Amino acid sequence: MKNIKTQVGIIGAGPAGLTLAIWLKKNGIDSVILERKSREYIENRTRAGLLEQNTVDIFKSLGVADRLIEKGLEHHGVFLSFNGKRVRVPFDELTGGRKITVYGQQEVIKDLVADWISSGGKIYFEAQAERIEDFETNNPKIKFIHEEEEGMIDCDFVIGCDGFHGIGRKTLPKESYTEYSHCYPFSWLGILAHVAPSSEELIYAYHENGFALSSLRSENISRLYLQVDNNDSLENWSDERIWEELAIRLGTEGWELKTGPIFEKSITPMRGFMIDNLQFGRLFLAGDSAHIVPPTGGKGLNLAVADVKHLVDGLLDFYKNNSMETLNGYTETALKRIWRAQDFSNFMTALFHKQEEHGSFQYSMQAAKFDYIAISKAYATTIAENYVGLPFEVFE
Ligand code: FAS
Ligand code: PHB
Repeated sequence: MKNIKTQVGIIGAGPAGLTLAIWLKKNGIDSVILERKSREYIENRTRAGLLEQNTVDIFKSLGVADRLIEKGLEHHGVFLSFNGKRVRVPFDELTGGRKITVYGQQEVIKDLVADWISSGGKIYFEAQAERIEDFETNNPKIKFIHEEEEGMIDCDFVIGCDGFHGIGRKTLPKESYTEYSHCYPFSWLGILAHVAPSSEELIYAYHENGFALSSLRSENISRLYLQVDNNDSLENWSDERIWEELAIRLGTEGWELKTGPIFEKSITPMRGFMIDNLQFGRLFLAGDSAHIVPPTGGKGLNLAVADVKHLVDGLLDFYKNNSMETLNGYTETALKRIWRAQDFSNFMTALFHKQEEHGSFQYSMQAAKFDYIAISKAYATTIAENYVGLPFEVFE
């Protein structure tokens, strides 16, 4: 039995767990990470691609942004399209210079893992956390299996950064939270292709055939998505059909979609989920373990990092001032941004996805919203400031 003593036991080496461990270490607080997958797996898992201003600022302050600065693509606006009419929402003018950076989540993970390991940080890969015990005491424990051997982490705090399918949320007593869940009647078919992006900036498009998103990973890799039915499957989508449909849905006068070899395809269901309590005793949750947002707002990864910022504030207050006050306010503080992200993600999802037929009341509401964005600086500003991420101070 591996018996490990540390101050903070972290389950999960995603954006939340790794950012937390590095941030704590920069403040002299010891932690250990358990990750059930291999390093190779987590560093190659294709997921998010869009970093808010806050997230980039945090990574820069932690000294883990060298490759992000070198390879990340700063965007100062986004295109919104509705039935072939396209408008641009400029960030500089509407948010005082805040922006987004396009940088794949797997690149973020590579940077964070490299920094953690090179600084002597302890991480156990292919180590499955099985149980969290004594979290109602000041000495919680994590029981885990690593290399077919049982292990235990003996610590002051356990942080469940273990995503939607992890044990963290499942360990919280059911009576300690209310669960909110919303499943959308559609999914996203996502592709990665060896072709230069057809647009300098992202394009979110509503079309009668369904939603489409044009994103990118670099100047020669495009990332694109199509709305498909929940019961659809990749077998129904040849490369030719994907490109044909993307060209129809994203099309606008004087613009042409470039195509190329598709090297990755996946279908992801759209859902919003969250619970309204992120703490029980010395057990805390951060990131997808506590909430899932539809990716239409590009919020998932960024919300995970924002949770970590609030958790670090609390853990520093504990270890520097011997006070649980900030930690005991963590749920209330984090929920303000989580609900904001749920609302914005739902707004973008409802606006750009085909749900009812043209001529329906629902469709007319979508069209009216889009027309209003095109003529109202105030309305466009609400989209811009949510998209680049609201500064932490606005919630204080
Ligand atoms: P993560 O899920 O990233 O990390 C949790 C980690 O915990 C995993 O590595 C897991 O292996 C580990 N773990 C789980 N249980 C464990 C156990 N018992 N023991 C040890 N380790 C355990 N967000 C966007 O903003 N834009 C997108 O386009 C987007 N696309 C997505 C596509 C997919 C298919 C998925 C699943 C998510 C997508 N997301 C997107 C959301 C995603 O980026 C998450 O918000 C982000 O990864 C959240 O980070 P974490 O909270 O760290 O959780
Ligand atoms: C991506 O590039 O993967 C991406 C960008 C913006 C989103 C969702 C996904 O809203």
